[in-house]
Amino acid sequence: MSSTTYKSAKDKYAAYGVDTDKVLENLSSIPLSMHCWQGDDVGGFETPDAELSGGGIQVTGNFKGKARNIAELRSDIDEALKYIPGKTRLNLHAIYGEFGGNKVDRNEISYEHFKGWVDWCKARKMGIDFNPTYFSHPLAADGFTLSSADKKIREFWIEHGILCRKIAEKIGKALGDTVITNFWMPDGMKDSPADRLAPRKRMEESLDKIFSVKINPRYNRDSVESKLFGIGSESYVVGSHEFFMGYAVKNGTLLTLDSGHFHPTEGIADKISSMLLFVPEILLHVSRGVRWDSDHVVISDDPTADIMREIVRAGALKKVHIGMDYFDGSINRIFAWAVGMRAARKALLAAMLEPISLMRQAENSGDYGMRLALSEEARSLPLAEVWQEYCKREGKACGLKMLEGIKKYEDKVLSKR
Ligand code: RNT
Ligand code: ZN
Repeated sequence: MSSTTYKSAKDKYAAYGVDTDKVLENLSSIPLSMHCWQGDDVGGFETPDAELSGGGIQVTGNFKGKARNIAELRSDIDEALKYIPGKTRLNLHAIYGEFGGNKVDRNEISYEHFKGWVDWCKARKMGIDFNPTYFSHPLAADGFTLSSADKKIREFWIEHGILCRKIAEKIGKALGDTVITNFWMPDGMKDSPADRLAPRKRMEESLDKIFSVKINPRYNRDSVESKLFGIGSESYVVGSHEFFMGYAVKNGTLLTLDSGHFHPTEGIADKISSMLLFVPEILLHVSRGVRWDSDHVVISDDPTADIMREIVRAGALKKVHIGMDYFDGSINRIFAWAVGMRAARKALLAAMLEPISLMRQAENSGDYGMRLALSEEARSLPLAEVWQEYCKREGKACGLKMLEGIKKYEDKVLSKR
């Protein structure tokens, strides 16, 4: 039974030509990919006490209860999922394999290490996305991986990239689904290089080798992610935006746009419609940069709303893969997952509830005042009521119930670790 508040909200949207029931139906089928690495501060399970190191990214904070092994991470994800409505995928990094306490180097990983995840996700009807891990490793410690001047180092990482694509293909096959594998390499320099070109040439060559291995695109597609700067690579990042935009366009890979990887006032929303003319699909890393590339938890802010609006307005829901990428170790990590995933989906809902037909009509007739007025009115339509109805239909707790639930888990589980 729909609540009377929902019914009244539905009427208000209907006056603007928007059918909320239809929107809610469509909303559920749009997948959001949840990053496993929020659960343990990008540590992974290569060793019992693995920690993020190098790679120009950093997690700060030491909130109690970080997942220390796969069982804990899975339990935490299950808890988070109780509050996350809609279709959710799980985004895994290569360092999250089940290595069973054995030393398995990055050029030795295989599908077997991820089969457990496949079974786990299958049971939850979740798809999987994948990432080679080009950081937290001795051969990445000098700041260069695929673009290293040392051939042996390049070859090691090329091997890793190829293995990851093969693993992803098998995961895709096992799930009857397409895995999106994202390539992000931290390569760069703290201070101004004397030669910006040579590492970029080497990066291109290495990627060409990785992508020359034939993989069935039905089961795996590759994406490449750029970055403006990182910690320790402030002056030069080999894989800049121009580098990867060029690479993706030339080679037909997907392009990853991470909302924290551009100049502080530069959003990624306006890039979507342009890039989709030149690359087949886009992968988004929805994040929240604060001053520097800080990967804060996604919230219902304007940049997130802009991104979702642009996807919907461009009719690109099938061509844009939406993933999360943030990591905050200073707060309850279940909150981090739930808040960020919910904020992203709520922004998607808001975008789908826009009176877009009326706005387009106004635009097409040159009535830009009407377009402006409509978009402004839309901002105060009762989104919260529709969101609550959505959570209810999905059987997910909302509001205070969610907060209490997660706190209970903190007391019962996280604080005991
Ligand atoms: C780093 C990139 C990259 C990573 C993850 C862990 O700046 O955003 O996507 O955050 O692969
Ligand atoms: Zn990212």
